[in-house]
Amino acid sequence: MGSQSDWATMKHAAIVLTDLGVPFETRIVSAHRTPQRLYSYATSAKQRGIKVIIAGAGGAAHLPGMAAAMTTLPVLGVPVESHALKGQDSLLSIVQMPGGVPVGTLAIGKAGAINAGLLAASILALSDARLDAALTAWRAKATDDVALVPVDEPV
Ligand code: RP5
Repeated sequence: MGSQSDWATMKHAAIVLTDLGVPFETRIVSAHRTPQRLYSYATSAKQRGIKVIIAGAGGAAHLPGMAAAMTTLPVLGVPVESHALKGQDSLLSIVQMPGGVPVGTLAIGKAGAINAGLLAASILALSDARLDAALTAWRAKATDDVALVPVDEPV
């Protein structure tokens, strides 16, 4: 993620990965404030054994695109909701990549982070039967958790 301030959003990807038993690392890597760290991270990720990168950033969100420019690993971009423009800026910064440098862009905010975790797991599950079973069970539980009848919630 691009900043400590992104963690409140990006932790939801981490929670999903933990639930599914997927090993991961969390790092603050800013395209603007720590460009050398970004270069080192993106260019070494594959040889370190990383399989998928989830990159969350807000505002002028160049982190996912710049990471994708320096690796052929799948890069999933999460637009973090910004204060000024509610994440519209983040979304457009991440989604409008030029042809040839793909970033799989998710929804703005928490939903995007959750789905980035699930999508990363889906990619990994293609070659991991245990994870495929865990993912199937996660989705089944999510279905079972949907009540048929709504109730009043505490205000
Ligand atoms: C981006 O700028 C980060 O991804 C973050 O979403 C945004 C604001 O960062 P802070 O000023 O809160 O550190 O680079």
